[in-house]
Amino acid sequence: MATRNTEEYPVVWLQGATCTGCSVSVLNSVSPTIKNVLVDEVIPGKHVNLRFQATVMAGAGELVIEALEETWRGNKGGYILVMEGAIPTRADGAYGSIGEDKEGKPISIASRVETLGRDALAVIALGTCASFGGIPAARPNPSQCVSVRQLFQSKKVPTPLINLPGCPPHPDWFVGTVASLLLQGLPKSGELDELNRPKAFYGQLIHENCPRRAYYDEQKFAKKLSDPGCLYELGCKGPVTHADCPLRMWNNGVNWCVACGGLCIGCAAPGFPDLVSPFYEKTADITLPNIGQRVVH
Ligand code: FSX
Ligand code: SF4
Ligand code: SF4
Repeated sequence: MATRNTEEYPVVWLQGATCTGCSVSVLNSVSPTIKNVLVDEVIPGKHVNLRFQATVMAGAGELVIEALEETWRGNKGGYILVMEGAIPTRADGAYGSIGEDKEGKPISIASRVETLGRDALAVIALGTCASFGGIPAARPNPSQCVSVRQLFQSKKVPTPLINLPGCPPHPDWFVGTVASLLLQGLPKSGELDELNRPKAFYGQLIHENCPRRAYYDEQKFAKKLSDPGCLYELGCKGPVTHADCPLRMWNNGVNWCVACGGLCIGCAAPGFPDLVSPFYEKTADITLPNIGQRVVH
């Protein structure tokens, strides 16, 4: 339990264009449990103080917007911003807002992410939508959704950014990243790849660690999903998707997409879903990159 000597790390968690699957996934964290993360000291002496999270907070309306703004005003340079979902930019951000200003005018998601992002210690883009645009930014992208990185580049926001793609992301990727921020501070040079992803979780391709890899090497391809064999001919995107799902597995280590007889649809890949569609067709123009070698970024 947090005590008076505990160091508090305020966290503001915003949601943009999202299905809220990222929140649900992180709530399923098992070790530590989400209760441990939010109520206890996740790292001895350090406590995550979640000040704003629309899915789980009890409050609503003006009160919670005040809490959000107080956190920002009172902790400049000291809070962590978690962004879930993409950011609609069309029509001055009219397609999504979080609270209102004093005159009752909606404050756009884009403007919130820019303001809160600029003054944060670090920003975690949680999920493929926040990291790369994801489903809300898929063609024809009617609300002109962008990723956090795209927004930061266009608005020249220099705050350190960590991308945790996955639709949804694995709870360990989030909890591990937060724990590392609390323990060691901002990521050191070389810990993130060129897409701002922690190499600890995204340093290898699904295909490099896949238990069906021997079938691939022997060119034994499944003809339908329930067959043994490599699922490449059926559309598996493991050869172009970086994540540690085969090693970590999902649902507290119970199973994962390929092992349960499905295939990897590339949910953590940049360009998901457009560039990895159709999910269940062999992607003809995949050039298999450096299979079997560690990816050097
Ligand atoms: Fe959903 Fe998150 Fe996908 Fe996106 O996940 S699980 S659409 S990554 O923003 O809530
Ligand atoms: Fe595994 Fe998919 Fe690679 Fe086949 S193509 S080895 S199923 S990751
Ligand atoms: Fe996403 Fe592929 Fe991992 Fe499944 S195996 S969770 S589709 S990255």
